[in-house]
Amino acid sequence: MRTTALFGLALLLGAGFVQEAVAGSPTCVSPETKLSWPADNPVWEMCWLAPNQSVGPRGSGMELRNVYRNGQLVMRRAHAPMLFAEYKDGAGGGCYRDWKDARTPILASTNVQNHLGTIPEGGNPAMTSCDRSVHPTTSYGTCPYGLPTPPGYSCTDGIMIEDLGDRVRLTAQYVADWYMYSSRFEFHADGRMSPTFGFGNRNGTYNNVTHWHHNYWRFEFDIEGTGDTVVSTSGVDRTTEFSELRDAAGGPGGGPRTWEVRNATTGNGYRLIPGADDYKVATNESGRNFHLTDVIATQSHVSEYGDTPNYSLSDCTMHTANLVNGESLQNTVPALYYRVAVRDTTANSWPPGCTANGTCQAQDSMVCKSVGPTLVPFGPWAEFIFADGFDVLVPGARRTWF
Ligand SMILES: [Cu+2]
Repeated sequence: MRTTALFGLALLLGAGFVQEAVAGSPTCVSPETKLSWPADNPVWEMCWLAPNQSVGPRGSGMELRNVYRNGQLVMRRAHAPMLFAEYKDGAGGGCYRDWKDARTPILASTNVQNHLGTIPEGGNPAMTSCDRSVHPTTSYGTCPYGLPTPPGYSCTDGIMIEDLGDRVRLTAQYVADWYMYSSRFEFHADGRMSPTFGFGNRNGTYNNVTHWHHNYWRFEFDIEGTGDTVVSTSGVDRTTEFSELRDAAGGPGGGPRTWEVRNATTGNGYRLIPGADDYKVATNESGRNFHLTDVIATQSHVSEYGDTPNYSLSDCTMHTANLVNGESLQNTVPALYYRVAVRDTTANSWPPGCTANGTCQAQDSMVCKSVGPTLVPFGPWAEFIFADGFDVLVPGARRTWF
């Protein structure tokens, strides 16, 4: 890619003529809503849908479609169609496949409720249950989580869209009975994308049983919109659908991996880099064999938004084989699934066989944990950006060709 970038740069400089990049922009159809950030000369544009408008069996949480950066398509879709909770030794509630289509209010400035806005001077960012939950045994309930509501703020449903200067942040919150899940996506001016998932509480049910939550994002990549995206693992190209672990050793302590998607012709792409906290909980830490993989790359299909077209609360296993079945990944529109999980540990229960006031971990079952990867651009579109003529190169600036 580097060779291609330099070659392209040399060509452009050598030729010394004006080349206008073809800038695209998403067309959003109701109930999709268009976001352009910044409002003038946008770096990022996309269509967003709230959890109750998302696709898939019992929804897919916050859903973003036709995500463009600097006029170039990056993703056709980003959402979170598979969500699970499981309990130690099958105790308590046993296990569940949670729903993702029941939005629940967020405490936020009215300036950012379901449209792009800025937080008032001295104001507070949009707050979810996860932002509030820092006590190991206390639950704060639904919005406003036991807090006073400041003037200009309210508890409201939908997507909060905050202009944070160097990035724009979208926040959704949805409820599945005892739990309130936060889905966030930050789009940075420098091209990075940071999705985070927060596993919060609505009440304290089964707070006294150690349990795990699992969220799977699904990123449908069509880099530059040409339908010939290539997938690689740590730089090695893949030819057929696969599933694998975040590290070679199958658990914390192994060598970190990355996953890349790129346009087969131009070399422009994105690299998924796991967050440090993504490594904290082993893939199958519960030992119940419901979740055995971290990353799945598949050929995307219309209306295939997960491992099963049906929804059942008691379908506790993620069925990898339904997605990974030998199809080609060569120059397609791939869907990359990425799993993150957290453990909510109750008193004197973890690790197995631990002793109270000795080797057991402290209870943290109601402390909300928030995890997620970073997606970083690479290739020519990340290396040299002409911001103000040939002699000023500003990495990460808006792509403007002269
Ligand atoms: Cu929990």
